[in-house]
Amino acid sequence: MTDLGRTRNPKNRIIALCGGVGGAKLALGLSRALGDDLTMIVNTGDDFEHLGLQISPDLDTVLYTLSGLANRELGWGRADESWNFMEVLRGLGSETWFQLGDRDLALHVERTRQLKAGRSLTNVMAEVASRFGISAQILPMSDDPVRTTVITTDGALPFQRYFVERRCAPVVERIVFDGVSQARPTAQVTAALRDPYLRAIVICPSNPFLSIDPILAVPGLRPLIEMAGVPLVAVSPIIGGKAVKGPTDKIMAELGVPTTSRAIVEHYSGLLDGLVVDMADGSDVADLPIQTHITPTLMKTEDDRDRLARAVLDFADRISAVSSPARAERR
Ligand code: FO1
Repeated sequence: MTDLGRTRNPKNRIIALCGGVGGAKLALGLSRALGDDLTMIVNTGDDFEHLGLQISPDLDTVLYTLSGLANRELGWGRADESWNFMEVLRGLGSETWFQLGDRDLALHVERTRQLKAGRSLTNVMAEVASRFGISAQILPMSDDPVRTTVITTDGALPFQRYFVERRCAPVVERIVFDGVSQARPTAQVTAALRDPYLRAIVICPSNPFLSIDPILAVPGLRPLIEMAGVPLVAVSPIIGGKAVKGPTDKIMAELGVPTTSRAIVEHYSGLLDGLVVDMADGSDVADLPIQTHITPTLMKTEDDRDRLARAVLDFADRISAVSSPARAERR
């Protein structure tokens, strides 16, 4: 089968589960390797309404990263940003703990307008992604609202209050996903996971507790993953016993989970066929019950992202070639 002159491997569709910054870096590598054969299922537990606007931070991080518009210094928002809106807001004595750049603001205003007009988040993001020239599919995990709440020693905090306003300082006791029991996977997510041309499912090196757990908690979504019958490979977000960026290791320590790649496997219990682990953690995974691939996982440059994406895809194909007890048990 050919598409725009490109010869296609018939079983070439990849699904990647992803949260914010760390996950989006691998998503860029995957999108450059796969083009429209990539479907991203993205966490929306970080979403919230702020100043009357619908904010979807992880979807936007993936959108900006895949379109080359991401602000690399901040790790969120757009490059070449200006901050006039925030400056005026400050002068008005309004809330300024959550920064919205002028260019980024346009997306929030337009998304909010379209959602209020009755369009689904899936449809709004599909149109924005196509206008940004992205060929991969970027799918919210659900169109129903799911809101991550962090239960801390200072009380229950909505995710962005915990993450941005309190800079992850409060000690985490538990994490809950409000609304998740009523949420459903979308028709697009369901179709992607049932696609007969699916080659593998990848869990990006996002925070397992804050970014991937909300996706897996959507009722019906985990069974769809389990029944897909393709290799499920995660990239460990741990390098040398630490998270590269963000609060993953702090949260793991507070939840009493060791910051090891082994603990990541145990966290995704029974789901994974393979784990990609950094060289610094090779000894940590010696006798794991799943296959491991040890390679540098730090993604500083575009080349790092491309190389890791290729390594993940090759690893998944090697797993596919042999029967996996985890995969057989899942089906
Ligand atoms: N993160 C911050 O640390 N400070 C901010 O002011 C901030 C604003 C912001 C605006 C839009 C957006 O899409 C993301 C934004 N983020 C900000 C990042 C975001 O809140 C988190 O990185 C994610 O939710 C965690 O994945």
